[in-house]
Amino acid sequence: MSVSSNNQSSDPRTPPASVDVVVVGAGFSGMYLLHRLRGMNLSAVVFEAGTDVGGTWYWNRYPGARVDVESLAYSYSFSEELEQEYEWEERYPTQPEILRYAQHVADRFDLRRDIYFRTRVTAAAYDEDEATWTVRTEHGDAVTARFFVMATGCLSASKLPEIPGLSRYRGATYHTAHWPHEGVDFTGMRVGIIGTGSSGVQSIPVIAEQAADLTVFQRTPAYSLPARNRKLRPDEIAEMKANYRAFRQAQRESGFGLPTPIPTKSALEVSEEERNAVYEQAWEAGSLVAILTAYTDLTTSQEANDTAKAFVHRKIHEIVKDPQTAQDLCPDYPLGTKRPCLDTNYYETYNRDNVHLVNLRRTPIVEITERGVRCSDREYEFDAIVYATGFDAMTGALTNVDIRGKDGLSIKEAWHAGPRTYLGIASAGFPNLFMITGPGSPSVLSNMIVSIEQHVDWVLDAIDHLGRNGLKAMEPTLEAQDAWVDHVNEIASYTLYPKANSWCMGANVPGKPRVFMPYAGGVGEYRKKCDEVAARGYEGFVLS
Ligand code: N01
Repeated sequence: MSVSSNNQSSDPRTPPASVDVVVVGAGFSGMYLLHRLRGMNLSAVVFEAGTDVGGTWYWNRYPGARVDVESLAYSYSFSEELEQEYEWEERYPTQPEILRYAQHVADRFDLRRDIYFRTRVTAAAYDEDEATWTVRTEHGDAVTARFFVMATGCLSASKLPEIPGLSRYRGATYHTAHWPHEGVDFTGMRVGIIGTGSSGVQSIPVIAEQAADLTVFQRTPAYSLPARNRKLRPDEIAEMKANYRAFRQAQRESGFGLPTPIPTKSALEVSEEERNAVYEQAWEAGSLVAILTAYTDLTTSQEANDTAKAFVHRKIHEIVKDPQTAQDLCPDYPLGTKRPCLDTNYYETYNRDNVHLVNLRRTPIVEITERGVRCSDREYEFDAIVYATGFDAMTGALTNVDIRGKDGLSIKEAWHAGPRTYLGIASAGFPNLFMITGPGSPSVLSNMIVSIEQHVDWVLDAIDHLGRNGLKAMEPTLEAQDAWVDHVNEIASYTLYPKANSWCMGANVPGKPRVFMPYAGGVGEYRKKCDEVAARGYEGFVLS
């Protein structure tokens, strides 16, 4: 498989043998952590597998890659100078624009000198007597630290599908999360793409414009809403910059880390005409959350959700000319229970003569052959296959490292029936290990940067608390953790989220326990709970 140009030699520097904090990952979490740690006069190293900062935005370079949260909201709030001086160009910036922002932050705060690039962490073990972690890298280095922070992101362990014959294929293959840095020219090629999540939905229209022929293999249709992307106007940038503090506060108190009007009505208490007018407005708004937050009960009532689902189905049928293709593109699960997508010309792309949709519910893939993809009814031949097949989400990046806590307990074993955390930040048996946006926190149900900043601030306050009180370690009690896991599950059970076979449920990884992993109670509520825990002397943790 062609992957990003990342297979260069290791970082020539040797990391220090001992620091206060080891951080894994130099995405938005790791960068902010490093900046704050320096401000606290704590020594730190960051290990990063890529050749530069940026995390998600370093790896996911597939054509059409963009964020689906608006740039002025999807940005750090910790530095007012940064907020004021940075100039975003587009409403929904492209991957290169976001990567440039990450690189600007790294330059501005001189972060790279403590980041060891091209360095994958392979193992970490806790020494109970010393209350230290020893973190090992693929290059054989070992660093000892009091604190160990996994800032590895929720969607970083990419996943190829479990389809027989994957290695037999003779053409070029690509995974959207490991796109070659130099780009790919599909001109004149017959291309097959497997997967129609956000990565597929964004890349399909762009690849379709280049390839001679594009065949899309769809197992589950996505709900996709038009992004209505555009250049930002100077007046809206100026307005945001003038009001940033109030906006940031509203983000922190909101449900998804995005201030949205709070709905007051049920979708079922208004007329069909009124409802459709509201949905139409939301469709035109170019927003991921506008439809879902239009009424109080769209995420909790099947009947209410059915009204929004019917609206989107109608839109798909209006846009896509071939009725069978339109029908195949209509999702049958509730809107919002798998992460919806924001697109540019996604449904319109199926009106092109060179684009074909294969509904895998009717004709499943049987195997990958030397020439292409064999479905139950026929073989398709390709010059290139693109896997837009997603990630071992939320837990993969954590369990891929051999993390051993007290008594040699491995995190993989501790989480064999699903992730178990307290607040999505820490896990019993693993003192002084912190996760940024871990399972059990709002994470992927939120504007990630808002949740990242909240976790980093909370974790560093906790570390500061230990230092000021002459304490060495903190670890959640099993009782507090069990109660939190129950609470996360209970909140999910009030919603429609568990109804879809989503990566949030672990459903895309065969054998992965079926548990709804993020905290669905909202960013604002969650923050209050975390703050209460801290205010009560880190209630639910044993400090020693
Ligand atoms: O991955 P996905 P993604 N045979 O897991 C299919 C964020 N993100 O990279 O649904 C056939 O969503 C799979 O089918 P199914 C965002 O949070 C954000 O697209 O499992 N098909 C699905 O269609 C997003 O949700 C942005 O039935 C197989 C697809 O592959 C998350 O990342 C952009 C298969 C995988 O979709 C993940 O998105 C990109 C098989 N064996 C990503 N295995 C933005 O900000 C899997 N599939 C816009």
